[in-house]
Amino acid sequence: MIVGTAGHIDHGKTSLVKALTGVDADRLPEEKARGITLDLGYAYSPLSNGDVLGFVDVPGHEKLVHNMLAGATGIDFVLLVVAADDGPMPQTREHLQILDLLDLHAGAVALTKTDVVGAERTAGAETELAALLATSALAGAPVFRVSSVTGEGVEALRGYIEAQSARLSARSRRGHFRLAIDRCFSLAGAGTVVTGTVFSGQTAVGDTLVLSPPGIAVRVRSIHAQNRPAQRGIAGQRCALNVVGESFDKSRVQRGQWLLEAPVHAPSQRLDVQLRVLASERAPLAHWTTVHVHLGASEAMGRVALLEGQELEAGKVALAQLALDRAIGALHDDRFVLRDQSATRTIAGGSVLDPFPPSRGRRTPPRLALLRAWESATPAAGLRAALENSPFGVDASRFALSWNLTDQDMQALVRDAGARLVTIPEARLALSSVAWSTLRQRILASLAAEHERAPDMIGVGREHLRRLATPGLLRGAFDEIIEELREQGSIHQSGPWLHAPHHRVQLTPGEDKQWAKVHPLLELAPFQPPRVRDLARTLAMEEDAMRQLLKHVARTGAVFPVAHDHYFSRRAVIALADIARAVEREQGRVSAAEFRDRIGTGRKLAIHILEFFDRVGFTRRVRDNHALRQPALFTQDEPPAG
Ligand SMILES: Nc1nc2c(ncn2[C@@H]2O[C@H](COP(=O)(O)OP(=O)(O)OP(=O)(O)O)[C@@H](O)[C@H]2O)c(=O)[nH]1
Ligand SMILES: [Mg+2]
Repeated sequence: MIVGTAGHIDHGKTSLVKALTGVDADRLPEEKARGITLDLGYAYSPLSNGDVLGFVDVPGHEKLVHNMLAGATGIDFVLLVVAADDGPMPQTREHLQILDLLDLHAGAVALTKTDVVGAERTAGAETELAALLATSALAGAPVFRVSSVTGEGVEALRGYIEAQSARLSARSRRGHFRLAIDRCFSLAGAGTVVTGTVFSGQTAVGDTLVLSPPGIAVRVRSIHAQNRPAQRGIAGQRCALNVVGESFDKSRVQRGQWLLEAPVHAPSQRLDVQLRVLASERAPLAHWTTVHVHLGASEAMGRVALLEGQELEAGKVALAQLALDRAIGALHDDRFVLRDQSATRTIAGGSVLDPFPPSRGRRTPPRLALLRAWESATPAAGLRAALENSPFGVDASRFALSWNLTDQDMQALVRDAGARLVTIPEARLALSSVAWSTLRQRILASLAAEHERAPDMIGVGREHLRRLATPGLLRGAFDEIIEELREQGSIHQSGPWLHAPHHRVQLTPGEDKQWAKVHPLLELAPFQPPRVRDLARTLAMEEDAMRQLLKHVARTGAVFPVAHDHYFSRRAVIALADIARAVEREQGRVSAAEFRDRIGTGRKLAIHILEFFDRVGFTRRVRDNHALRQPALFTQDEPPAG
């Protein structure tokens, strides 16, 4: 367990930690000279059961609240220190407010310096204190009268803390390793040592971690956990990690950064949050107020964008977005505290709901509903809410990152939610079964509507259908649904066209007769068939009539317009596609020169054919070559159309 002190300057925090542990946490020469704490101090105290209590001693000075915040963020148990001669003072109140905003409610109160005041004053201070505590984060916490000078009451307090340490359940080790860095120093013979509190997960000697930001890889050479050499550091411990890395040195480390497992390295500049303004604020918090943001051990400047309304009254809670002036590491459920622009006052705080908000639509009703659902959700409930809210699927990789879930946890969550996980190049998408069948229906309905609108067209191009039916769906997921519909026979494909199984384009009897004459001419030299003008001349037809005829035949899928006024038979196109497939298989790509050699035509025509293949999505241009994009197009076993 980690105990953190809190309280007004000079009330005896450091003295009490020393009385409890024997360690003077004021380690800086300036602290010793001035008799005040300037930065965080640390002390450890072994327990009889083998565990070690960690103490983080914070400064009480009003100008050093930022340091107090960096220390308070990682603690489990608060030791609020109030001097009996003074009673509660401004930073007693401010620290209590901060503890409340950080959701820290376990603790004890020490009324110090009882040796220098009479019983009456002590009782008076106690009464004042009781009134303050009643509505604070430490409501119900016991108060111990102590003196760090005489030692009076210290043993009772120590006994209570030890008992609580045994009672408080250990923090879950779920998720990836995250350590909030609060200190870094060089150790002769060892190198760089980084210390902080482990927020989640665990690490072991030999692991590779990331300093985040800026994203520098380091290796863990050795570990001290709760001040003792260890093989592992786990959630809830204070750890000192001796780390090395190729592009790493001590100058890169600052308080506020994180040491993380690589999957959770994703600094963000905008955070969607649940925000509560302190009841003690005199005025409402206005939209776009400039604030200091404290999260983990970090501090950044930022602005508060209110997502609901133009201002937030004192004591009220609402959804907001923090727009930071630099990216920091933050994940769902991280607590934060806001102080005013000049850093003289704590004004608000809350918890992160989504560290990766969408760039558009941040105030839409569905978005706000989702954020509200995430305010008190378990990962399972959070995913369910996201699935219900996302007709085009949830980015599963991002959800796992945001909620600090391992790959395994995420897959189990998707499974338990009865959703489908679609892995495509752009992302991993989780789609609820409702979303999946809705998307299928929308695709089929759009296709039917298109057939109705244009009965003389053989079908709809794939990308066109995606835009018509499911414009927000990633292409890879759309392809997967189309594949399923094709396998089930609900959709057929002819060349690049998708169509309903029974949809046919009919030629008129007159066209049929003319086509019967044209077709053999196209097959004479299938890779270089005659153009519209030559066909017209050969059959003594008007050029325009021939053009019209072939346009109609193309809609049945029996010919394809490879170039302007140049139609190839379906058989020829399939044979050409086979050649392209063979070339790619052998050479990994299709070059115009190789393709021309194989089909035995001129270079210009070969290029026309490859450009046609690009256009319909069979291939894709990759610099000077072509690569297969939908290799299943133009295959023999396609259902013939027309
Ligand atoms: N008589 C008496 N003096 C105390 C007691 N506790 C602390 N003091 C004295 O009060 C002064 C301040 O004590 P610290 O422990 O440094 O106070 P602090 O709360 O750590 O102060 P900051 O860290 O600067 O906020 C020192 O001179 C201590 O010797 C106590 O129980 N009795
Ligand atoms: Mg001190």
